[in-house]
This record gives sequence, structure tokens and C-alpha cells, in this order.
Amino acid sequence: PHVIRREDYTPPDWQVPEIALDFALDAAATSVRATLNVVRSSAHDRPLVLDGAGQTPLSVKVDGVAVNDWWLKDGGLVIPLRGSAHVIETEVEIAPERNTQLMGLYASGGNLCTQCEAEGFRRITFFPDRPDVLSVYKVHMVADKARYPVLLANGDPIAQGDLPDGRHWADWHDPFPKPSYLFALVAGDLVANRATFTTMSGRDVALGIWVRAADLAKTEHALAALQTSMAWDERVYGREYDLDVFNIVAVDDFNFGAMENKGLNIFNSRYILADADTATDYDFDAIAAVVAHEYFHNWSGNRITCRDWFQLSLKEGFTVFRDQGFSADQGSAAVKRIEDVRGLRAAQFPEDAGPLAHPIRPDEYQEISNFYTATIYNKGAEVIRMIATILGPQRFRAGTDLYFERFDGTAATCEDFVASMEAASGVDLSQFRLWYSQAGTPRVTASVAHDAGSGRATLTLSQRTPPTPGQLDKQPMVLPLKLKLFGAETAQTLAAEQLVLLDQPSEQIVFEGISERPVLSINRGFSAPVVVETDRSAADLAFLSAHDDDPFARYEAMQQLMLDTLVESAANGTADHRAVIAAIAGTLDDAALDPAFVAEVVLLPSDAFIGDQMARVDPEAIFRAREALRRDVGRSLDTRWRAAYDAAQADSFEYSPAAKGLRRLKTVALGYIAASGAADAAGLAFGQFEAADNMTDRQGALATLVSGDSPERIAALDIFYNRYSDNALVLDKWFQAQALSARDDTLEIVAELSRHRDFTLANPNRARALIGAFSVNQRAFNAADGAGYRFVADQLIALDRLNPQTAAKMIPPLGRWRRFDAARAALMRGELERIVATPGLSKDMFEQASKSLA
Ligand code: HT7
Ligand code: ZN
Repeated sequence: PHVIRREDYTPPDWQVPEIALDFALDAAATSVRATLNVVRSSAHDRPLVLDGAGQTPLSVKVDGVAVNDWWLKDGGLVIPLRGSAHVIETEVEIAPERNTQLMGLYASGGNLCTQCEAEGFRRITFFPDRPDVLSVYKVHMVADKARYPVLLANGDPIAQGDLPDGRHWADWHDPFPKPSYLFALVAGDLVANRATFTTMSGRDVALGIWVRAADLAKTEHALAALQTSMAWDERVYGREYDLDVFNIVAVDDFNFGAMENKGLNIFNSRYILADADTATDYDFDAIAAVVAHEYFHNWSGNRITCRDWFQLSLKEGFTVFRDQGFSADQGSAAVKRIEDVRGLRAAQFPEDAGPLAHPIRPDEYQEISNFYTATIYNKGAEVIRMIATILGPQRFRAGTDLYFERFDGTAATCEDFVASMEAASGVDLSQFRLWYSQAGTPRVTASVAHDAGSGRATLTLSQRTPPTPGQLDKQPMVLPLKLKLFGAETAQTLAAEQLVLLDQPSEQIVFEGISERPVLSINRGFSAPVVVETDRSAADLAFLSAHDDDPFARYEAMQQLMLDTLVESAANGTADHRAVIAAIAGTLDDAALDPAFVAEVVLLPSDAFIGDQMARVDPEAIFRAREALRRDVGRSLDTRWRAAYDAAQADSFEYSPAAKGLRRLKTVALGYIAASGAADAAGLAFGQFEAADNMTDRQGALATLVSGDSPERIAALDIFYNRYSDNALVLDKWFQAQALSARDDTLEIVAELSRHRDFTLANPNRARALIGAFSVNQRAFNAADGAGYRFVADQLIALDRLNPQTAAKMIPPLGRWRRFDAARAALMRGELERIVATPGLSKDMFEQASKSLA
């Protein structure tokens, strides 16, 4: 395989300050004529090399003259040139309707759209398709007017008109030099929800969210989120939008969540369309977060882009950090932090502990699409958060101001970002830079020894980062740990919160005047993305779960208490549930707490997260342990769950933090009532399902029913299907709910669903809803006979032929074989070997599957 290495970076031989693109758009055959002004970057004699994939040029001209002195190499076009500047013209023909990879120009729902990040532009035309070649783009589009009445591209619209043959044309111009991965166009039958945003300097920006006419009413939330994001970025980061228009287009077939193309974001429709009947609170929140994320990229990604793809976290980690801050400001910051950490632990920690572990700035890749990972995005955001924590808010803002000022209009590196932070703050981040180069999740151990006689408490901290592929020896990192000591008897603060920067393998911190036994609260706010191991007793964890004044630490104490109980139970077949039950009771009884927070705290850790704590994952034992604890918590606290359930009833749907919190708690309570085995549980769930005036309540009830055996399960599934059979996004929920079911026959149901008339691998959302969801259903996927592995491997091999990127993203569950017993490990390896041996396998899949075997 061809490996691309960070250390091999060299600047481009040729720059392309300007490009004009001329499209004759048609789903079956689109002609693309490109005119590139190319300039030799330095005194070298190397030819011009333009990347390309899957095309042959119909013509090549140099300075207006057709030439034959060119050749194709690795899909790209090589043209020897004599001078220091030339005009190159190429013409190709591409077939959007045959593009199932959804990279480059493709058809979705009868419309045409593009996806160019990371390397899709080379599937549209020949070009130096690398992020450090920045060009000003002019785009001319011609298309059939009846079929494609709307023609959009980056930047500002310049002119448009009709042609005599029923076609029409439009010209767009983007004055900001940009890399090819930010190019976009859309041709379609779309309508816009429009608004105006007045920027902080008083300029009016025309906003438009473009969708099918039938979906227009579902765009209000996204449009409001866009306006809120624009104002937030001005207020919090001083960043103003720069063009006169900002358009977003929603498409149904999309490999990812959304794309930040300059002035023309293209979104997976699941991150735009919402109303109470079809979208859950989770969907509403995700829409606001993704709209904000893509908008924020205008500065962190577009105005300052990445020098090369190894720097991907420069834009993605920082932008996730920015969107997390935005979302935290829209509702409960505590709940947002808990959700983000839960997501990090579910996706990134296993990645960092497995065969695909890589630093947030990787050193090599085969296929860059495989590196749009939780590590680059979410751990990347944690790294920025740690810088913000170490610097404090003022110095961090000075650092971002300096970074934006220094690197505006350039393709920058992670090092440029860190150096800006250092220069603005005066803080030395030399050792901190290890976070960019070392993979793996550091493990911290912490224990406090108290000497009552002298009133001295000694905290011993140590750190160790486990080996990861290619990195066996790790150096100590800088770990910003917020900590505090509470009195075990009085619950008083014995030592105020302080930020400790642990930068040694181990360290001791002495606290004087500690008059009673201290209880340690550590990694408050999850100040460092590490695993903390402490010797705190169940009693101390229960104490913190009731008294800690840091909401995250309070949640964490409860999680740890639950985890300790569940791991013991999974290992021994039984455990004492009383401490967990008492702690949950205490949380439910605390009237001062926000219901949204309560709902997070009382949830048991997932099967997968319990497995992550064990030397060997035993999926059946974990499932039994978790079910037993759920049943006990449900039964013991039945009155409280029913009281919480009743108290959370609302007269009508409202989308507000308070109403969302109540809905969340309501469904969590319903889950515990069902887990208790109460005879009326299915009836209660079905009642909620039928009476619901919103999708959150309806889906919550469905999720409860699908894991059971009641007649209401079938009824609810049928009603849901019939009601939403023409709504693809809601139908995804129907598939997903069944794939996540705790029933014994989930695999049979999922296999049957894979033959359902509404199932297709061609739509990434649908493939992820069934196959992706099933492969994270720990118990069903890891069935001892390997049938789950075989089913997923079959599906991924089929999906790879259509859409390698989407298929490769679903390999990691099979790569977790080292975490399981020998029999399961052999079965998983067998499937990975079968995948690797598949003729015609994509390089996306080859990289993921072969690395997973190593
Ligand atoms: N920057 C965008 C990444 C993206 C992408 C990557 C690979 C293949 C398809 C893709 N679509 C979008 C999304 C973002 O982080 O904002
Ligand atoms: Zn992004």
C-alpha cells in the first residue's frame, strides 16, 4: 500500500492563484472545462502535476494552444511546462448519477451536489487537490431549467440568464482564495427559507437554507441556529462573517454530517430538517451544533485552512471545541459536558486503546478519509480545551486573536496554533506539544493519605500512557487536573479547587490544616481527557455523588460507583446493589437539581463502557449484570420513578432546556419502570407512544418497547412504520431502534430488516442506522457463534463496492478482537481476513481492516 508520511511534506511546485470552471450540468454526462492560471512556485524544472481520479482529459490546452505532450500518472495529469506562468485548460466528462461513492459531483434525490473534502475535487476536474493550493474561483454553470431551477456555488452570485433551449445559466464568484476541498456547487429543484443577518460592522448577509419544497417548514430551527451561531462567534471570538450570502443546502445522501464549503455549506438533511413530530430533542440539539460547527469553520478552517491533511485537527479539533462552547451556552453547560465526555468515552477512548490508535496529528496514512476520527475531532477538541484551561479565558482569547490575525488567508499547521497560544500568553507549551504527537489515553492514579495528628494530607499522583501501535514508549504528558478536597464528615471544603499541572511520572502534593478525613474530587469538569484510577470507597463515591459542587464530578462519582458494582457483578455473577440504589434515590430526591442533569446521572453506563473497564469483555455477563441492576433499581425505587414520570408530563411540546430535561427524565424513568418488570410497563410505554405530540416521547417509548416481548411492541413498530414510511429520516429511527434492541433475537430481526424493501446500502444514513447501530449493540454483535460478525462483514463487503468511505468507517467494532476471548477473537479475525482478501477491495477498507488485524 502507498503510505503518505507527514515528514515528507514539501510545498507545492505550482500555485494556482485563479481558476475558472465551466459546467454543462447533466446527471448522466456533465462536461467540466477548467481554466487554471498556474505559477511556478520556485526555481525548479518539474512538470505541472494535476491530481485526477477516474477521468481522462478530452482536451488539454496550454496558453490557448491544444497540446499532446501530457500523460496520465496514478490518475493525475502531468504536463511539462517551460515558463514560470501559464494558462492551462482541460475538459473532462463525468457521470454524477453513477457516482455512488458520494465524493466529487453526484446526484441525490434528483439534484446534483458536490462533496470535495478531502480529495473529491480530483473526481470533478484535474487540479492540485491539496489544501495548501489556494485559488480564487469563478464558476459558470449551465443546466436544464425545469429540472434544476436553482444553481448555487461558493461566494457571491454574479449573473444569471436563460438560454433558448430550455436551459439556464448562472455565474458565481468567490473572492476569498480557497483550497479545492472547499469548492461546492448545487443544481436542483429547491426552495429557500431566507433571513438576513446584520454583522457587527453593520453589513447585511443574505442567509438561505435550501431544501425540497415539502421540507421548507422543517428549516426554522436550523435557520435560527445559524443566526445564533453568527452572533455567538462575533461575541465570543470576535469573528465576523465575510461574504454577502451564506447558503446551506440539505441533501439526503451524504457520507458525513455536513460540509463547510465557503459560503455554500452542504448538509446531510438529518442535520437540517426538524419539527416536533419528526425530530427528537437530540436531533434538535445536534442540528444546532452541526450548523454552528460548519459556520464556525468559516474562520477555523476556511479563512485559515490546513497546510496538509496531517493538520486536520487544526481545524476540526478547534472547531469542535468552538461548537461545544456554543452548545454549552444554549442550555445546561453541565449536561453538555457530560454528553461530550460520554461521547468521547464511547468512541475515542476505544479508538485510542485499539489497533487504529493515532495521535491527533497523525504521522502517516494510506487513505485520508479514514482519519476523520473521534481522535482528530473529539480528542482534538479536548486538547484545545486543555490549552484554554491552562491559559485561562483572557489569555486563551488573546491567543485565538493572534492566531486569526497571523494566519488569516493561509494554510497553517497545528504548530502555528500552539505557537500563537504561547506568544499571546507567555506560557511555555513545549511539553504540552506531546498531546499532538503521542497517541493513547493517559492513565492517572490518585490516592490521598491523611495524617489526622498533623492535619496533613498527601495526594500522590502518577501517570502512564499505554503503548499504542508504533509508539511503545511514552513520555509523561502535561495533565491539567482540577481538584478539590471535601471533609468526609462535614462535607465542608477542606482545600479549595486548584489546577494541578501534572507533568512528571509521579508527584506528591501536600495539604496542611486538613482537620478531618478528606475525600478527593479530581479531574473536575473532566479537565484532562484521561482515565483516573483512585482508591475511593463506595461510601466516598456515594458522598461525592450527593455533595460535590462540580456537576461533572458529581456525575462521575455516580458513574464510578455504578461501574465498580457492574464490573464486580459481571465478573462474579453478583454484587451488592444497595449503594447504587441509595445514591440514585438521593439524586432523585434532591429537588434542587435540574431534571436534565438528574436524567444523565441516574443512567447506568453502557454495556460497551462496562466492557472497557474489564481485562476481557464478556458480553453476556455484562448484559446480565446490567439488566439485574436495572431491574433492582427499577423495583426498589418504583414509587420514585413513577413520581418522576408523572411530574415530567407536559401539556404540550415546547423546545426549551427545561422542557427537554423533563422529557429526558420521563423516558429514563419509563425505562426503569419497564426494567423492573412491572406488569403495566408495556401499557405505560404504549400510552406514551400513542399520546405523544413529539418524536422524543414517541421514540423513547418505542425504544423501551422494542427490547421487550409485549404485543405492544409489534403494534408500535407497525404504527410507527405506517405513519412515517415516506420520511427517510424517521424511518432510519425505526431501523435503528430495532438494531439496538436488547432482545435475544436481534440478529435475526436485523438480518430480516436488511432485506426489507426500505433498506438500501446506497444511502449512508440508512446503512448506518441498521448496520452501524447493530455493530455497537455489544451483546447482539458479539454472539458467541460469530453470526453477528459474519453478517456485518457481508454487509460491509457489499457496501464497499458502492461507498468505500462509509463502509470503512464501520470496521472498528470488528477490530476490537483483542478485547474478547480467544474464540470470539478468532471469529472476528476470520471476518477481517475475509474482508482483506476480497477482490477489488477499496484502499479505505484495506487500510482499516489490515491495520485492525495487525
Ligand atoms: N469538514 C467536513 C468533513 C467532511 C468529510 C470528510 C470525508 C468525507 C466526506 C466528508 N464530508 C464532510 C465536516 C466537518 O467536520 O465539518
Ligand atoms: Zn468540521
